[in-house]
Amino acid sequence: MYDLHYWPTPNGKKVTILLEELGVPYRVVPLNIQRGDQFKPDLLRMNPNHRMPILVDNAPADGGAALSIFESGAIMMYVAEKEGRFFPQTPRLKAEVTQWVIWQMANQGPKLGECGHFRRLGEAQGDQSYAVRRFTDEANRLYGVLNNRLHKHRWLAGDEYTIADMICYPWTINWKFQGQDIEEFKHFKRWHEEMAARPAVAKGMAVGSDLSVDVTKLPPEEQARIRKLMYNQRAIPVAG
Ligand SMILES: N[C@@H](CCC(=O)N[C@@H](CS)C(=O)NCC(=O)O)C(=O)O
Repeated sequence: MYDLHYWPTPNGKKVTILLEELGVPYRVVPLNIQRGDQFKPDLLRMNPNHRMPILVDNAPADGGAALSIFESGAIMMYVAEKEGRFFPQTPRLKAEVTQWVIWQMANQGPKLGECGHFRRLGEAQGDQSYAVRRFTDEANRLYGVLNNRLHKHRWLAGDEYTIADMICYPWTINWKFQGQDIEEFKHFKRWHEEMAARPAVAKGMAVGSDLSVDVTKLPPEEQARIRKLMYNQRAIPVAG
């Protein structure tokens, strides 16, 4: 049984898609990032980067103590390799999948994250036009990378549906808010539709929808508290 410390955001949904595709039992443990759960000592011990998702495997293959793992890409590779599906282990195919998983973690996730951040921030926080242009252009470049890859290949790693597809999908459902026009990327659009039609993808994307809160509907003081918690983080000194 896996425990998934989770909040319904794109990085969390990558993992729920995989767990749903595998059909393995798992327990969702809500980790409310707007309340600051990520800074609780128990969770910091599991993820020193104070972020979610975190996965705990209560029955690791070596029969030892429960194993906890952070970073969604590492989680996906660990689970898929352990379960023996969606992450082929022959060297060529493994390299194909790994490069797209790392591409997502190093490029698509961070840049689309900043794109959403600056587009959401609004003029009340000062002139954001440079940052909005910079990250909207980056988003456009990254959708182009996916589109070009999917021009020649049905799936990101080639002929086979893998964790590379699952990890990239959740960040793309907000293409409109990211300032993009899906019609510009017809191969990406074909893939996106195919992904959306998979029952396990729909199920994984819906996990925790009862947890999410529309921050814009909260009282202004509550919105300011969440903004400070999420947007003004600095180093946490260790004791001693
Ligand atoms: N590279 C990390 C990113 C994780 C991440 O940024 N998670 C966000 C939610 S999508 C989070 O926990 N944010 C809490 C915070 O910003 O304090 C991963 O893929 O696991």
